[in-house]
Order: sequence, then structure tokens, then C-alpha cells
Amino acid sequence: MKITQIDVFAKNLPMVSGYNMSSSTVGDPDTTVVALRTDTKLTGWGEICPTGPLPQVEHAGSIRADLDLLGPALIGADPLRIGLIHDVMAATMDGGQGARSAVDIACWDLLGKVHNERVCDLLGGARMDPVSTYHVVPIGTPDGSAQLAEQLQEEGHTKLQLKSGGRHIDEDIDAVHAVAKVIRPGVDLFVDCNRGWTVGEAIQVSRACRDLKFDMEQPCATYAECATARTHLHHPLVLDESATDLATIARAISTGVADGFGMKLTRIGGISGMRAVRDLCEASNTPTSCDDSWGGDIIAAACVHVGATLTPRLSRGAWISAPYQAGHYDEEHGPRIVSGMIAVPPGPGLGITIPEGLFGPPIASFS
Ligand code: 0XW
Ligand code: MG
Repeated sequence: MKITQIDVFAKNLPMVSGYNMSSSTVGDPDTTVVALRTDTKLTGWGEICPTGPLPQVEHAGSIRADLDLLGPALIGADPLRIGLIHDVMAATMDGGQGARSAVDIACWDLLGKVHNERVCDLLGGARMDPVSTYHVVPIGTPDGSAQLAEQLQEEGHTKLQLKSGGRHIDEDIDAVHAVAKVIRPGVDLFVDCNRGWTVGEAIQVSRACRDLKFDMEQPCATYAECATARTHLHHPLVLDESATDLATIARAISTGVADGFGMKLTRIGGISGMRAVRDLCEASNTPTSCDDSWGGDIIAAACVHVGATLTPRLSRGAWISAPYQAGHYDEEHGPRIVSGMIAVPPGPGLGITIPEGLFGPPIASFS
């Protein structure tokens, strides 16, 4: 198989409900979709959608600039030889992890389509279907957060992530206590600060909530700060933004800095990279989620396919942004949450069918 053309699309994803985190409020994110056209007439689809330029290094503009470099280099390459595709991308640019991850996802989509296999089955088979997920409780008042937590548990959610940070820690502490009070037996709570606290603040929040059961996710901005805070916490520490590569993840596990991970496929090399993290976490008995920043059915399906292959007892859930946005690319099989779980799209590859012309004309094409 050969890549004969690469089309890059841009699409705004209108939101239907609010979403925020310590660094910013998310507003109608701008996704980037990659289509790998081949000499077999099959197309592989990939996607990456940062929530904006603040919560992570990659943003729509940098990703599209990276694809301008990668596109021409990949024409003529065999997308089924995914290792070689990564070699070509690594020989083209040192950075561009997000764009390279989107290409990787498109290659796995093609691999599944060629062999008439779902991506999760190419990865060793689903251990969960439907797949567990978690729902975010945005930063808000203690009462409002507790009410939403109650409602989500009524809807069947068994994992909740309370956003925090970006305000005085007394407000965060009050919100954590209010939500923890309504958490039912068997429901897991994560408190995710998205790097918003200082080391001292993280320690103070943990002390003020020492009797409450939750994972503390990415409390501080850097790996070093989280490592310092970890030794004083009363709560397991989950690394997200600082889990930037497999070597760092391995070090965080071996030195006891991380008790778990909030992972984003497009930070770590796509499906190929998340597969490696999955296996390392399984080998070290470390929980991880299987997420991305934001995005439509393509990136959601990638998260769900890999998420389906996690060991259930180590799965912190596969997160998708579908509950916050209007519509699907694939109205029939686009991933959606039903009673706190997500069905794996049934078709080959990612299992997502993209209607012709859905994304309009490409913003860039390489052939
Ligand atoms: C919940 N997420 C996976 C989606 C948002 O981008 C934030 C992120 C997180 O856990 O940090
Ligand atoms: Mg997180």
C-alpha cells in the first residue's frame, strides 16, 4: 500500500455546555483532521484537537505547520509499516509529536481496514466493551459541583474528575469536600488541577482533605514540583501533562513519583505510543486513563479502541469530549457515553465512517 495523497482539514467543534480547567475556559475548539489517501482507494483518518494554546504545548497552528512538513515526506510511504512511518517522520522533524500522533492514528485506521479488524483487536483484543470512562465536573461552586456529581452518578457514571485550580485554594477545598460528600460507594473521584497549584498549595489541599478518597491529578506545573509535592501528599498522585514521553513515565513509576497517569494519545505518539504506555502500566500495576485533549469521533474512537484493551482494574477510563459538543461525524457509530460506558465502534479500523465532504475543502493537500 502507498500513501498517494494527504489531505488536512480544519473544523470548529461547537460546544453545547461549559467546560473549564485551571488554565482556561474551553470555547469551540478547532480540530485538525488528517486523511491518508492510498493507492488502494482506502482512506485512513487521524485527528488532534487541543483545547486551545494554553493547556498544552501543541495548538492548531503549530500542528498544521508541522503537517506542512510531514505531508510531503510521507507521500509514497507504506502506511501499514507504521514503524517506518515513524522513522520517516522522525527523520523529517524533531518535534511535531501531535501531528505525528494524528498520522499514526490514521495508519492504524488503514491497518484495520485492510485486515477487516477493529483497531482494538489489532492491539490484542478488547478486555472491555463497552469501555469505562470518566466525566468531568468543571470548576464551579461547591453546591453546583456537588449537584452535578449527584446527577452524573444518577446517569451511571462511576468515575468523576473534579476540575480545580485557578482560584484561592480555600474555594477548591470547599468544592472537593462538597463533592466528596456525595460520592457513592464504588465511584472513583479524581481531582485534576491541570498544573494550577504551587507545591505548597497542593500540600495544603491534601492536608485539608486528608480523610477524603481521591487521586490528585497534575497538581503542579512541572514534573519536579509534582515529585516534591508527592512526598507530602496524603493522596495518590496522577501525572498528566508532565507525562511527556515513555522514558519520563518509566522514571515516574520506578521512583514512585506517579501512582497513575492521565494519558493523552497525541502527546505520546498516537495509538502506537499509547500501546507502549498501556503495556508499561500493566507490567508495573499502574493505573492509567486513555484520553485526548478534545476532538471529534476520530480521536474519540482511537481513545476508546486503546481504552478497551486496558486491564479493567487498571483503567482510569477512556475520556471523550462528546458530552460537551454538538453532533458526531458518524451519527451511527461515533463514540458516545451511555450509562457511564462507551461502546467500541464495531467496524474495521477505527470503525468510523466519514460522510463525503463533511469537513469541506482541505486546508492543505500533499501528493
Ligand atoms: C479531561 N481531559 C482528558 C480532557 C481535557 O482536555 C483536560 C484533560 C485532563 O484530564 O487534563
Ligand atoms: Mg488531566
